[in-house]
Amino acid sequence: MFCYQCEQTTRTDSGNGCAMAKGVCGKDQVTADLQDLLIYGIKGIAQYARRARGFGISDREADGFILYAMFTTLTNVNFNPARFIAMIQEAARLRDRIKARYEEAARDRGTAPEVLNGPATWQPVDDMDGLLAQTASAAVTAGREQVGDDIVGLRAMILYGLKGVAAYAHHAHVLGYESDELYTRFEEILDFLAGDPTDAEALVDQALAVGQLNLKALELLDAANTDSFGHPEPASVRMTPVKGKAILISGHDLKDMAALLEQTKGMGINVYTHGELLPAHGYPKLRAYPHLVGNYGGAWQDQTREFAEFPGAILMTSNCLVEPHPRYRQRIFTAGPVGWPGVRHIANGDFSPVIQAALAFPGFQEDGPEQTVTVGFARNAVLGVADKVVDAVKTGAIRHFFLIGGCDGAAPGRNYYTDLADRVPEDSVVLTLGCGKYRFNRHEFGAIGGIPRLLDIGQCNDAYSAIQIASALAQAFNCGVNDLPLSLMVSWFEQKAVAVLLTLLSLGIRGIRLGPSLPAFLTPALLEQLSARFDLKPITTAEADIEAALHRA
Ligand code: SF4
Ligand code: SF3
Repeated sequence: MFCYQCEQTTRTDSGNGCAMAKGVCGKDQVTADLQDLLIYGIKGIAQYARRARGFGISDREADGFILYAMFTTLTNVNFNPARFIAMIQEAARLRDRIKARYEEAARDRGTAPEVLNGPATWQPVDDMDGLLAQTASAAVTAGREQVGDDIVGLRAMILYGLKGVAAYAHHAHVLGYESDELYTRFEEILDFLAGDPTDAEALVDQALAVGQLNLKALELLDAANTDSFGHPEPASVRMTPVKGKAILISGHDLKDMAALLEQTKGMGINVYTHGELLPAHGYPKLRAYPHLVGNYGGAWQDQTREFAEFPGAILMTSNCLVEPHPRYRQRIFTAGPVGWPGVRHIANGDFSPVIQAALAFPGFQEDGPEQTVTVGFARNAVLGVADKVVDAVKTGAIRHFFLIGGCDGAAPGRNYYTDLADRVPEDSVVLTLGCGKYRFNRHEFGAIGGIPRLLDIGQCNDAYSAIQIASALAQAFNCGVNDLPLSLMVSWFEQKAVAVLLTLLSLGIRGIRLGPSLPAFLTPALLEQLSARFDLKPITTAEADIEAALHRA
């Protein structure tokens, strides 16, 4: 096992990466190796899919499978080896199908099909021991002795960025939104990786291409969400319990959320959001369900304690899942890409087992005290008051915008983001997205001329909204995004944040502060390169970074 895809990876003097029997996230060696093999198998699909497209052949089942399967390998998504074994076999089946169609089309046109190597020829064996014996060439560090850490790090950055793109595109896909252009580019980049590239410049170009691709995925997802559920509107969300039976739904998936609300209609069960589903309350079509009563709990890393105290059923629709404690293992369920061995999985969208579990547990015995937060400041809501915002900047009422966006995690250095939000001067606005905000979103921020000082744009999935808001402001001020009084403080944890970071870089955005620690796959040489080109900087202290942001040249 070797994995360094997330921020909490093991860091030692002799090298960074989770390499022992278990990663910090709880992923064991077998699962980690199977995930590497699955990625290897997916590259094999892409090698043929890309060539088949040259003959006008595409395979939507394979395209969708690639997104879903890559999503399962994100941090804190799926820990179930049995699911990975099944997906590895499925990857080989899909690859062989596309291969046959490609070779037939080539022969029909009188050309010799290309003879491919690497993942294209890999034959996964049936048994676990045999499979695990095949992991060497699939490891993320394969070839390190020959090509060195910089090249391996660049390949990893591309792969991890693609995993993030896959997650966003999968959420769009389940709502019926797909794009051939996206699939084509996605598979081209995977095919590029399958060739074990060694040219550093080409690798950097492809990493930025992943950023551009991610922008497409985010745009597609924005359309899927807003077409399906309406544009988010500012909404006050109850943060405390309501008496009665209860289901907690966590993750990012709005389709599962809508289905659960529909299936629990009129049953006397209250539904609560958790984690990245908090922004769901802003969507008019989800908010319309009266039994969507509020949000429960805070940051994902607090779930062991908070889930144990939740007196109902729990449904995980995507990251972040941590090992379910026996106190709630009987009443937690997974859906979509998520999995944990022994935890019941809902594969068909029928949440009856979740509902039965909720009815079997006591629910909340009394109402909690009133406490609310406001969500729903996605692009439509913010741009609806753009004139007011622009005026406030022109008159000096708003001095600066701090976008504190990205993930949360258990690292102690993450207090920086709370500190930052609390220390932002009174005449400046904090924009949030992603789950990092749970550390401070219950604090009191007040308003500037009727504009709340804390504007929550939504999930990390809503990064498109943030980009649209920044572009619209730049347009209003007739300048570039880099010239706006806006500082981006990105807290990264998992691979979706890698994808978003690559998107921001590909848009030419400079001066991003990244923390709490820098990615382990970025070597000192790569960091130097990114700093020189994009002025990418590590965080320092909240005080110093605010000062630097306010007084930048
Ligand atoms: Fe380690 Fe993160 Fe990989 Fe888990 S996902 S094994 S914590 S690097
Ligand atoms: Fe969070 Fe896990 Fe990334 Fe969607 S839920 S931002 S870490």
